[in-house]
Amino acid sequence: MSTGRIFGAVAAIAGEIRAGFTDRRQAEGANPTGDEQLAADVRADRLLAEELLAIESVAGYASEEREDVLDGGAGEYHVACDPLDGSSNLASNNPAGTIVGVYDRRPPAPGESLVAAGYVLYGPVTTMVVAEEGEEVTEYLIEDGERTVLKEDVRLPAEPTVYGIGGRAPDWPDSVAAYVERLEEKRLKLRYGGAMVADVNQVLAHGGVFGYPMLEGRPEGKLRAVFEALPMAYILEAAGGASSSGTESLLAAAPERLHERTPVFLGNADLIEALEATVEGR
Ligand code: P6P
Repeated sequence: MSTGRIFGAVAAIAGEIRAGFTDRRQAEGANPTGDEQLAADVRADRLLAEELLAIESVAGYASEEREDVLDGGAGEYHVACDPLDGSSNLASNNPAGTIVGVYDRRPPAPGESLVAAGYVLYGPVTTMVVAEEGEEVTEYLIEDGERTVLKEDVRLPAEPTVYGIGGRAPDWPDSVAAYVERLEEKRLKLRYGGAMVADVNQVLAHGGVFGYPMLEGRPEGKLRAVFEALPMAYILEAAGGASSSGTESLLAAAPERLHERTPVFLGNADLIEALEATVEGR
């Protein structure tokens, strides 16, 4: 059974998730990692859980919005979602997304156990980018629950032009501050919008680097390994790019806790190599 059925199901409900934004931008509480949880987060999570657990090959559904994994059938795929990444952007009518990781074992699971990953971007139009084991990366337009191929064999442009590094500059360690200076010297343009999916999609389209780094007093950074960092690293590496926790590929990571956080850097391989050299003081 291929993982295509999983991404077809996500495409089928993407419009319904997006339709729920209009009157669900109010806070409803907090998620397991303490982030503010909007009504739109809760609805997206519920729609994804229902749709994905109905697939025979899906053994379980894990989500940034839920404490524990929801068990499904006796399938081979374990799905982990950030149902509405960047939901805090809804208040200012800025883009958000859905991240989907497909692991071959129950999460928390190592990056090497990913067999597919994809994201939906709720931008001016709704698009989906999918990387499946052994396949090229494909970008789709989503309309009325159907996918239309926009671009096959999506690959990072060779010449990087944009960068976005999250967190507050005064909280960056000196190595990250020095790295940002080098990016500016390379005349990369700052593109940071506060939603990982949208910011990484800019890197995939224009070449460059996205990061949410280790911070003073918060060495693990902000982004969740299982739901955000590892699936997005899988996609960027499949598109000819690279990823790093600051010291090694994020696909070499082996999270021990479901909601564990990790520093994240994703983008052109030469920029990721420069990041690791700067962090290691080389
Ligand atoms: P900050 C959204 O809340 C998110 O999890 C990612 O999508 C995004 O990259 C990051 O946090 C933004 O964090 O601190 O810039 O608001």
